[in-house]
Amino acid sequence: MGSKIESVLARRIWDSRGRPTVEVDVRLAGGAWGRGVAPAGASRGSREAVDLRDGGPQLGGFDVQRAIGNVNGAIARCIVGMDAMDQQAVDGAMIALDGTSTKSALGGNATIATSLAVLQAAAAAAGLPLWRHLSGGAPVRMPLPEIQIFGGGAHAGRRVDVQDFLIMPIGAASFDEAMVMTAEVYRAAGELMERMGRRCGVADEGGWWPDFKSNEEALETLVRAIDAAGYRHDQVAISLDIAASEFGRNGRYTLGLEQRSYDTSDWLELLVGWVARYPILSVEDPVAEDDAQGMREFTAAVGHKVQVIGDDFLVSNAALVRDAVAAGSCNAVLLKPNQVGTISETRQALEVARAAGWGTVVSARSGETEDVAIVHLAVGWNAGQLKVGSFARSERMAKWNEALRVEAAIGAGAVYAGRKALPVP
Ligand code: 2PG
Ligand code: MG
Repeated sequence: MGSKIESVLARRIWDSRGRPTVEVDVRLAGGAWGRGVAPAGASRGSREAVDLRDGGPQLGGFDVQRAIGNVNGAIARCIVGMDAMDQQAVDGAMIALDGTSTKSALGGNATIATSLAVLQAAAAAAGLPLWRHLSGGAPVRMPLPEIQIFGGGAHAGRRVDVQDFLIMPIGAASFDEAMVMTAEVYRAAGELMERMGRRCGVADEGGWWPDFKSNEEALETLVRAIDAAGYRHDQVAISLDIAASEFGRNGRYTLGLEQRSYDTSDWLELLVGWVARYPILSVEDPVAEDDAQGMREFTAAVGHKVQVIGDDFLVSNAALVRDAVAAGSCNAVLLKPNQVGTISETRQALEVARAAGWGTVVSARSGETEDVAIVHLAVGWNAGQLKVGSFARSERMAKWNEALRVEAAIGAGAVYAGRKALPVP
């Protein structure tokens, strides 16, 4: 059998923050091979798969020798000889070998890099680009991208509290045009910052550094950038990732920048006010991961007109998505494969969300590499939406550029998901 796993080899490479990460090569009996890389988050949900780091004084404690040892040892012994075409069986074997609910024994970084490498090897053995291998011939759409214009929160030394100020080119006719619109808004935002004397480089994901006096000033400036670029708000809309777990807990939200503290209901009133006053069509993690009631209240208030995404709140976990569907906590899920630790589990979370009519957003992490697999997952799974940070720094641009290549490969029949990808009219 040509798709039998013959070898599994992990090594240390370096991510976009200059930190170590795990890369895995999987070779198959028939000669095909695939490579997977683990990304890394900075604003992490507490229920995420464990990102196994060595600790200690060297490299800030971020080294990954233990995770690499787990791949080259226990994981390799477990999956060598298995069929790479049976992703579920391979992932299931790693889940059983780990035996914990958060992959704390093997490390989610060890399992996701291996899982992705197996997937890539299977696609190579089938002689197909990854997106086509994943789609199995079913119709796909080019995703609506969410692109960060200003970075904040944990990605910008908490200069502002809100983490991502993003745009969504809902009115583009193609992914190619969506990138043109993005480039215009990104440039306009940079020029505005320059004119205000506040252009100070970029944050971790390439968005302009948020040198603002208040969180709302970032939002106002984003609207001005969209206007300056010449787009209407039915062409380019705003998406926010509040990442509220970073500054909220036990029903208290404390903004470092404004030095103000809110209870859940005052905090929600502020956010609902923003949604009313600005062209916002999507809000991620509006409240902290421990505030299930706040999520339900926000979704009840604006979920009929705004996409409400659970990220830290759902950590790409199918069981948590199922509970959230039943409770009406949100209407979309962010899918970050390393949050749950395998490709099969990420796919399950997507299927549960899709069956509920939710929006599904495949997402990169703030710590990334040149790996572009995430783009193929978004297209091949027909997720409809893709979030990979800003429009600068090559670990981000590699992914947007890969999407352009996929659109070109699909050719004249390519469909851009656009606004229809959102779970709201
Ligand atoms: C998020 C991600 C990507 P991180 O919160 O959605 O922006 O950030 O990878 O740091 O969790
Ligand atoms: Mg998030």
